[in-house]
Amino acid sequence: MAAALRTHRIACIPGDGIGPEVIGATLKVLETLERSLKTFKLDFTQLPWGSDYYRSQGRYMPTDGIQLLKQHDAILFGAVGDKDVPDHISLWELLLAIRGQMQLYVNVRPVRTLPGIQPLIATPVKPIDWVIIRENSEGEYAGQGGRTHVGQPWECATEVAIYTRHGVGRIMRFAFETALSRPQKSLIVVTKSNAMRNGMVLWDEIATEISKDYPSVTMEKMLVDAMTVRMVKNPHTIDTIVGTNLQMDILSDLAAALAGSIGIASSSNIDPSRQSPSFFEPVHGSAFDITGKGVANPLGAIWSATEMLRWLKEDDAADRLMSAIEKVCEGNILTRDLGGHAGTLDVADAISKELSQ
Ligand code: GGG
Repeated sequence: MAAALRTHRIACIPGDGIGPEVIGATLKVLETLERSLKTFKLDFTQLPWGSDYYRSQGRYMPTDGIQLLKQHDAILFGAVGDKDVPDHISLWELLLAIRGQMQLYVNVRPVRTLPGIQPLIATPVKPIDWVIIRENSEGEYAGQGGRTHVGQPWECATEVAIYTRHGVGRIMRFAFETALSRPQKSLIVVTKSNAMRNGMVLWDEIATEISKDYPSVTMEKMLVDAMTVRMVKNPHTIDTIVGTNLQMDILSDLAAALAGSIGIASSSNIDPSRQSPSFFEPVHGSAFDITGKGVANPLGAIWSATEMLRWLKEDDAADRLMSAIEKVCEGNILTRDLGGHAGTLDVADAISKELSQ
């Protein structure tokens, strides 16, 4: 008798802009992977949430959206953002609502030089292989602040960053655990604690406290401005990086560009306790300039799907998918952001072909 397939329930939110294109490509390769391995099944719920939904319903997801998501094992997400809706509305109603309400407090952003992709750094001593750990629930994205005297010359706006001992402690511990699991066992704690003398100093203090539990991890502290220079000039000295919500959002875009293109960058929003489903999305946004042209790079979304498979403990599937991505890159089947001429579906088809062999 054939063994029962392991089934995972996946909520799929293609979203806006190029989101549906890159998620469409990802679903294609995942279907091929399922068919060729025959060990697991992904049971997708398609959720049409995003800016079109907002235009018709007045909100980005239904009122019971979070409850619905919680009935799944993972979430696969494309992009959010639309020309007609202010970005702070789309972001807060969908992406940040999901991250915040489900306490997906870890955002893991791996950055690697893939074979066949030319990194932006001219002569790297060794291939880039970093993990950026972004605090995903507080900091500069706390949503605290307000505006007074709107429209007056003396108008005033505040954006208050919140750093809690609990929030910083849990992300720091996750970062040390990640560093410990990697060959180099080194962690760079990034802050701006010379200028920001409260929250950032708390980050430094908590890093020092927690480092005592991880004697085999080499910990360094760096200011975020100096870190940008180090990423460009001495990329081989970097392994695992941890920092605040906004600072790591910025550094991870830089990192993706240095490794070749933001189009390849993947991201996992994780609840390490697994009480909520974790959610996986490419780092890039909606990219209106190329929407509907069939040229978007699907690798960020497909790489995110490999991270999702790993999170679902489908390691064999994740390894095969990553190796197929690498072979296709090595074979120069690249979208134009990487200097190639392939379209979104050409890349997906090439990966599917690799997976079928
Ligand atoms: N693929 C996710 C997406 O659409 N991101 C848009 C964005 O602006 N994200 C901001 C953030 O992650 O902080």
